Amino acid sequence: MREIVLGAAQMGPIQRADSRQAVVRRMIDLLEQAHGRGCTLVVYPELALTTFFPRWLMDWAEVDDWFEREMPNPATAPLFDRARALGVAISFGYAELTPEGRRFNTHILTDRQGAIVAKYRKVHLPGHSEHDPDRAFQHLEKRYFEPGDLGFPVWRLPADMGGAVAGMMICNDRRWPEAWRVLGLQGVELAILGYNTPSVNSQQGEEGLEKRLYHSELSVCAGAYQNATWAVAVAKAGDEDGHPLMGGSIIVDPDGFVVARAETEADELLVHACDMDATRFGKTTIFDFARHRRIEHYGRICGQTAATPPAG
Ligand code: CDT
Repeated sequence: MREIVLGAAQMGPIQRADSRQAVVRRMIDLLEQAHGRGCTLVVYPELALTTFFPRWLMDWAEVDDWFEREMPNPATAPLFDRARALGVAISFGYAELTPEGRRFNTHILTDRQGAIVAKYRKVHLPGHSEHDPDRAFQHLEKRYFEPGDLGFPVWRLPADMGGAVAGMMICNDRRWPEAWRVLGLQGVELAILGYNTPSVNSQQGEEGLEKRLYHSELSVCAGAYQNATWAVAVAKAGDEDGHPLMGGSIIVDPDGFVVARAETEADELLVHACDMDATRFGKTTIFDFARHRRIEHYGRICGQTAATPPAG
């Protein structure tokens, strides 16, 4: 058995006025709960340190206040220190400003000694780049971030994390089977994902929360099953300054079944002991890619973006 005791640390809302230090205190509380329940890895949401700021059109002078220039930094160091002391690996998202002035929506993973061992930058940025008067609220990720430039790598984790093959996605990436399959083709055994998903569709207000939760869960369960991998999808949830974000954090097994699900829209910890060897059956039978994939028919996947229906 190659086990990771996985903690999915859903976070309740972060208000615009909340400091990084206050948020990090909440993250440490969740970490300590997780350690008490035997977790060896704790996953937090996308943009875990701040409110979901892309909902606002801001002056560029103000924008960089939401970004981290280094990681760890003075605000997050207490989280890294506590994780190291407890021997718990952590993974969380933040807005990254590089020394060259580039901005990415980023997620990192540490080992159990608190060293960053993996970094992913969000590829599928949703929303728009200019103010859109037709939306009930804005979603300006395409304005504030560049598409990730690191692809979808995987990492072999240390023996004290089961030697698992881990990969990361961020929020909207979960809706794209291409992202899952690129991880699957590298033998992913644990797909880590954080999200901030508005409870309301800004372009279709009548859509309803139930459908939005269903689409999220459907995407994660399908991705896990079709690539025979464990998956963890962790929300930032609740009302951020009048803007509701949905919860619905889940841990999913390699058969695509939900094994733990959040009940609230608050700080809430889910725990499940995940045996990485449970990925073997799917990977060696129905999703044995070497035997069953037919790449001679998949050219369009990498050859075009827009759908091209026949003339009618
Ligand atoms: N953060 C993020 O990627 N949210 C998107 C909302 C899409 S609506 C513009 C999501 O896929 O959940």
